[in-house]
Amino acid sequence: MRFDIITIFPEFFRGVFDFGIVRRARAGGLVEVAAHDLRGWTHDRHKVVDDRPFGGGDGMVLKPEPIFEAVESLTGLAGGDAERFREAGRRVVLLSPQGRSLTQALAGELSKAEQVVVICGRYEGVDERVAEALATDEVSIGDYVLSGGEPAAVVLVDAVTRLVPGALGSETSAVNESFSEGILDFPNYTRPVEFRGRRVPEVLLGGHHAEVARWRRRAALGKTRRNRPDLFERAELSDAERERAGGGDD
Ligand code: 6GU
Repeated sequence: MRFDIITIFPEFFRGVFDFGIVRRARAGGLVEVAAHDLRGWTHDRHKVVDDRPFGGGDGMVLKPEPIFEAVESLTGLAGGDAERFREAGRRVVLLSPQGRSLTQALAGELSKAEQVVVICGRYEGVDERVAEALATDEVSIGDYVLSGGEPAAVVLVDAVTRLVPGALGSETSAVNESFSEGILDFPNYTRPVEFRGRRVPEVLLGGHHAEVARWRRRAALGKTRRNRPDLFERAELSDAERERAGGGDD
């Protein structure tokens, strides 16, 4: 799988993909990541990538021409019908606060693509024809405003790369993680058994596997209910589980 990131700040990405699982996946040839300067697809002396919004208003809007040319040169395919990219095993992701949410499910879908082209939005916006006719997906990473799509591109590359088969290594699996089941992960503890007056829950020290599993499930549900009531509401739980996790803090 190959990620091609289109940005006006290619230097932003220097070094960020040189750590951990992404570094190992790149070293192992599972993924390639390249950042490209949008200005390389302009044709004027000043390499202008933005212009004033029709209808008036503050700020500048990224022009469509360099973005269309960038995607066409990086994919070798004509833009204008995003469905063609999907049929060719490519995804073209426009990162913007107006996108649909990046979820574990979407990350899983993207991990199956041959190529993911990532367009980093900037300034006050991107000419809407990019969303209408070029991008296969318009994606946001959460309900807050970033100054640009670059930090979101780092998030997306990380979340997708770890789902590429082989990226996590044999000992780790993505199936037992937070969100794969729609609830949060259970709490973990390591040595020492007592730290600043706080002890590790006794059940975890005993080696009774069934009891440990029961405790973990219950603790995960309790934490989900407290920190993410939205997820708890939607989770498929038995009445007994919902009951046990409900009520006071455990
Ligand atoms: Cl993808 N871009 C920007 N500019 N802000 C965001 C975002 C993306 N996702 C959440 N906020």
